[in-house]
Amino acid sequence: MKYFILISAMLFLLSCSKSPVWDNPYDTNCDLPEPENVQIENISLTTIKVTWEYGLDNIEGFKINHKYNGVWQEDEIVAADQHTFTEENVPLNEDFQYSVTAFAGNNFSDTIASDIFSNVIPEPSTLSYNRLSINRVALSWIDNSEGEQGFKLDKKVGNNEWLVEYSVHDENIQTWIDNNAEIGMNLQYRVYAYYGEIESASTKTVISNNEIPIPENLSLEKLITNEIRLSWDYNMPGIDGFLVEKKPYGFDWETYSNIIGDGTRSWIDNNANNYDIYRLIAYYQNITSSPSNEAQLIIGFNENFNDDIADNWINDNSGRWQVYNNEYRMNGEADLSDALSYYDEIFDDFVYEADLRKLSGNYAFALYFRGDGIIQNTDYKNGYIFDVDGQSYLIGKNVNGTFYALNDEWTNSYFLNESGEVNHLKVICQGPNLSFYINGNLVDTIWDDTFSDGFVGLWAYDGSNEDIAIYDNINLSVGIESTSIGRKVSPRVIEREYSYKSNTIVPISK
Ligand SMILES: [Ca+2]
Ligand SMILES: [Ca+2]
Ligand SMILES: [Ca+2]
Repeated sequence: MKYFILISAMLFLLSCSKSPVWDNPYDTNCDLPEPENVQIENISLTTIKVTWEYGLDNIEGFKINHKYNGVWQEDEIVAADQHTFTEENVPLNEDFQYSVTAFAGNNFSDTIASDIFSNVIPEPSTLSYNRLSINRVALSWIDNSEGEQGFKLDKKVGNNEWLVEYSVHDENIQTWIDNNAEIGMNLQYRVYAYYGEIESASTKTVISNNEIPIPENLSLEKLITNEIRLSWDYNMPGIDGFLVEKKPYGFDWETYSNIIGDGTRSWIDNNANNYDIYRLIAYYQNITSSPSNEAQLIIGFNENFNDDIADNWINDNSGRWQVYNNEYRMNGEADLSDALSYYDEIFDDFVYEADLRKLSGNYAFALYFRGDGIIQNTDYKNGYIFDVDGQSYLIGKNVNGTFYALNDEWTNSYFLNESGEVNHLKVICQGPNLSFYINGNLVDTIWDDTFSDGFVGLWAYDGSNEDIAIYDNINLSVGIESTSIGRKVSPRVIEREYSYKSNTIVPISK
């Protein structure tokens, strides 16, 4: 019995220590769980939706409150099975906060508030500027708002004030074309959404200069003597056309042609002269672009063989002409014949010069000019030569198989460097006046009108396989230097064979 009482007392104590369970939410002793995850969603500019989560369904409902600009308003009641609350006609540009409280009778949960939400109109984004033609600009933007009344664009021209509401558009519009884009001005646009008097923030373009684009890639191609063709690229529709400006050598720029239509991309000048410089300008009404790159007619060439290529040279195909070590060489093969290489372009008046050096052997070599350039299947090569050997030089011409000396045959000159050293030979041809220079020194000026134009080239006599002639730094220019009147000479025929100082028998024409 004693034990029974003890055990009963212990059971009673145990039952008293257990807390009571209130699972009726209407019981104010029941601790109602609080709503969770209270979120605000902007359905449209003037419609706000509040959502939350809640685990019990046997409550009476929820009390929703909202705070406009710091003041809580009257509660709204939402049924227990609703976990959303939608409010329409909410004002714009206000701060909102919502709170949710679960309730059952007089039992209330804790109140949970959302984050503060500012009901501003979202700004449109990514305003892009795309020039369609000389005076048309396409603008496009991204509409980020639901329920706006529309969009407005402002425009700024140069340093002027913004032109406010330059263009006004309906809801959801995202593109517009300005057909009056001022040419030659800095243009900037900004776009914003609006609802009534309320506007979003704006999104701007960068400042774009609406100048007339410059013609690009002007290039010049020589067609025939005094005729060139200009070509260029241009992508912008809407101009009136192009102007050609030309700067003759020694003169100022002048407008040379203004009758080139906007669809034209090439133009021919049949009155082109050496060193004329051209540039192109696009225009619309009286507004012009900046000038294009310049293109110059340069008659002539320069070859230093440093690319180990004799560009545009044609040789006698004998295998003796080779380019290496940045020089042009005639490697003799004891062929007892002329070796000839010429530049593949006809010139009339010019300055022609080159460095010549004898590497080994015993022979003469020359500048060849106003020649016919024929190399194969002929036994003569019309043209002039300026020939050096050792300490003497020879000026001659080959006319239909007959060779004539124009100076006193081999003439000594102390301007000539030793055999093996470089000698710089230069010829100036101006009409029939032919001037000859050795290492910068005028040695003769001769009047001869046999050949008025032709190829320029290099000549060497191949007498032995020791004969190696080196040519380098060959230049032909036109219109820079002039000659004096040449002396009249009496050309003397030299027979096919004549003597060098070395007494080697050299047939000038094979
Ligand atoms: Ca919209
Ligand atoms: Ca060279
Ligand atoms: Ca070259």
